[in-house]
Amino acid sequence: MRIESSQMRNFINGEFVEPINGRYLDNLEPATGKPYSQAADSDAHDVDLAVTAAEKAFVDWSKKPATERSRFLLRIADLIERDLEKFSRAESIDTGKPISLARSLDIPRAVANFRFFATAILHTESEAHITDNVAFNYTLRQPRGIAGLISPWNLPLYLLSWKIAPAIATGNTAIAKPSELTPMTAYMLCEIAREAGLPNGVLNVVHGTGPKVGAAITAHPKITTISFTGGTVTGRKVAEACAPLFKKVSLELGGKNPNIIFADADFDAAITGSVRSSFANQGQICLCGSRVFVERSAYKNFVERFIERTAQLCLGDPLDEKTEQGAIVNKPQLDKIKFYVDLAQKEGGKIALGGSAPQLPNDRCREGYFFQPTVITDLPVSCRTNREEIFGPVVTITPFDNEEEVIGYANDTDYGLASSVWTQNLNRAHRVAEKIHTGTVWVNCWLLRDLRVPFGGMKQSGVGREGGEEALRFFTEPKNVCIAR
Ligand code: TXE
Repeated sequence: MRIESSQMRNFINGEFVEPINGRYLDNLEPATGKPYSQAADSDAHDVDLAVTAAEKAFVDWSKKPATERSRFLLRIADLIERDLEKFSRAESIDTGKPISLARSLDIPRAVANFRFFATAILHTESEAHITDNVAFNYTLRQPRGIAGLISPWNLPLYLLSWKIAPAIATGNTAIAKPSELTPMTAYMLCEIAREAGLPNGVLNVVHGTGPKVGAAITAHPKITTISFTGGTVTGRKVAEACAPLFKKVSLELGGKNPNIIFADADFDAAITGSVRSSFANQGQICLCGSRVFVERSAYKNFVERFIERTAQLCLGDPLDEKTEQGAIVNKPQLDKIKFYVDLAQKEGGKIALGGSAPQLPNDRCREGYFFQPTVITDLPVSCRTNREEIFGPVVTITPFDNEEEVIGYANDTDYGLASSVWTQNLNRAHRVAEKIHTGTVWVNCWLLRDLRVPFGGMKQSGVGREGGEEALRFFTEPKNVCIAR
């Protein structure tokens, strides 16, 4: 399939079908600011079609042995891996991320997600409880029915596969809605699902906007489980829509993650890790460490070396192999970044590096959405720039004097998704990890993922945990069977 100028139709009941209203949305390429393809601009009627297909498919799919479901997911993983280059190029064009990042992170992780859940369902444990000599209890974990899976634009295939794989592995059928900003790899995944022979209606993808298609999914009474990843504002709307219908909901939302460097850290590792956690995917990862705190005795040295290393990042055309900083996903996001850089200066911050939207020399990207990796110092800890999610290549660096002070800084936010701590003092690592209010604490690392561990945020970073056993349990209904002796 040629991705340029393609018209992405919905994938319902194993077929690519036009949206009922016949309407399409332009799909822009962030690096050029110009449309390069179109996606269906669907609405609730298309969601109804998908529900009919998913409901019909559930009857057989939920009865299939886990070993059979596992084989379909393994086949999907193999086919994505076979087409790694095609998927990487598409993901780079669609999101603006460097093709090297799509090839090393996004697509391999999508393959890993399908493989992980394909095998995890073969080894699930169940519980039995003997009630004295009165009764024998065992727990059945059964698929819940149709799962509604709504994903964002920053890691499109990675985050969508992280929902589709456990949902269908556990015997549910799925209706997925990728972000209207980056629909391409979800569309390509449907071609893979069909080639893998996934039975019709097990996976359905309905393209379109949040207010029309996303809201129709969260409002549909037959879609009983919702897994959402996106912004906190939208997450609140999803929760409000699901509450009256008593749906089971998992929300993976925004973050404003602290990255703490103690003076005893391995400095080379801390600098390398902090540049990566600050600017990977142009800072458009909910796990990015956008608030850097450095112990005062090491602060000056860290700032100098961090700026020196950041200034070397190659900003350019996402399709250029040398590029390390690609484009911002769209103009509204670029304007949001500019707004916060201006706000930071009004709040007393100093732009130590970057701070503006460069115009790229090459003609192809002249109208694209780019922003320099930006470092801001001298801000008050609890100013808006340090509390609100910017979701771009912008970090603040602040000194601290002791453990208690920096833990207070780290927790002074409405978010609680992830954090990093750089120290070679193991006791301190355990102490600090225990006191930081985030769902994940990385020590001397960042974005090191073991799919078996729970993943998710506290406070306004979300509700529920995905990953590993948690994900399999999220998509199943536990039933207690109690047999009197
Ligand atoms: O997210 P949205 P966006 C943050 C980041 C970003 C902000 C907005 O700060 O600036 O969220 O980004 C669908 N009912 N994150 O606009 O709006 C929408 O179509 C149901 C953090 O991408 O949350 C898309 O498919 N669905 C996040 C998905 O929700 C609705 C990653 C996400 O869109 C809907 C991305 C509705 N009413 C952004 N409205 C993370 N945690 O990684 C929209 N959608």
